Amino acid sequence: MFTLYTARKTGGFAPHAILEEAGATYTLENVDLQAGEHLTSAFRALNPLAQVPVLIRPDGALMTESAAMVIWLADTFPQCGLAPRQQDPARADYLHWMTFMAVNLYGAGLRVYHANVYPSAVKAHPGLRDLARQEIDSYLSIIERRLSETPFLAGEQPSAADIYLLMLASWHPAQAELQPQCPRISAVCTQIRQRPAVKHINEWHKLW
Ligand SMILES: N[C@@H](CCC(=O)N[C@@H](CS)C(=O)NCC(=O)O)C(=O)O
Repeated sequence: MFTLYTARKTGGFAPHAILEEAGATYTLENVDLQAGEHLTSAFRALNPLAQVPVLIRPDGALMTESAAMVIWLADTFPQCGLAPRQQDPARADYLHWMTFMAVNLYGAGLRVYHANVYPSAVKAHPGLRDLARQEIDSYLSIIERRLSETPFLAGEQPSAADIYLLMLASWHPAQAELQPQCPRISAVCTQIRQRPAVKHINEWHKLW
């Protein structure tokens, strides 16, 4: 049994989706970020960074970092067909785009939505949020260019990287602008939203 500490609309969406795609047995622990449950010493014992998601594996071992969870879960449950295998040339692209999104897109999203975590930086640089929004747009345009070469991030087949992209694109501060600016990303997101497992977990997250 897996336990995923998460909160609605957060980075817990993608590992939750892979657990569901895999048909794994799991429970969710809803961490109330508004009430500051992630700041308690009990939660910090799970993740010293006081962030969700946190995944407890069936052997009791603990993982943080959503991208690592997604990669590990998709490899652990190969039957869900969401991770190119090591021998597949698409594997390198898959890892490239997972890391690109985790480092760049997720990071900039945090600077837009969780800027409260850096109060002194926001005070010193009031334009920090706007800069982060520009960063998001430039990262999305790089992903959009990639999707002019192949239908999905890792190549011909959908992968866990497209689920990760759906999560991050759904956080875009101006959803109405996303479709005209990034039609290929929007098309991938539309397809991924229709996957039964993704639809199912979104009843909880209400990401869209
Ligand atoms: N690099 C981490 C980032 C996790 C993260 O920043 N989570 C946010 C929610 S999306 C959070 O828990 N923020 C707590 C806060 O705002 O104080 C990951 O990918 O798991």
